[in-house]
Amino acid sequence: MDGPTSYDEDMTDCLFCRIVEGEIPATVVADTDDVLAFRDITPKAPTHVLVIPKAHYANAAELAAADPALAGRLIDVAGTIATSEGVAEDGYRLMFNTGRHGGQEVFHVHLHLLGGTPLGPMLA
Ligand code: DGP
Repeated sequence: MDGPTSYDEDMTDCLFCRIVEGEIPATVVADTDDVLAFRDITPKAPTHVLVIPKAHYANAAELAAADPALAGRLIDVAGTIATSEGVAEDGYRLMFNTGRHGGQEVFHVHLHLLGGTPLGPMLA
């Protein structure tokens, strides 16, 4: 699998690349060399944060194939945020929607962190 597509190449229409570039505002909760986390604009739970690699990968499979360590860092950052948001003790959900049938709407991989309320069984 190839590395990330450069922003300048053809990602000018990617919403989350534009958030990374600071062109679109977001409420940032974590910012590292290669990972950004910000609050979802339409939260589905009291805590709903999106954790993304700054580099553009379309989905979780592409990211994991190209840079598994970076995929791991997304999960690590999500765990740190869960603690700082106070949802770690009661538990939370991490989720990658992938492709149209998976409900993916933004094709820049993002890890949903949901918590702060009982979420129930995934497919209930
Ligand atoms: P998904 O369906 O997995 O592709 O989730 C995309 C999420 O992105 C969805 O929960 C809403 C969120 N979202 C869409 N546009 C924006 C935006 O401009 N800012 C922020 N913070 N979140 C956004």
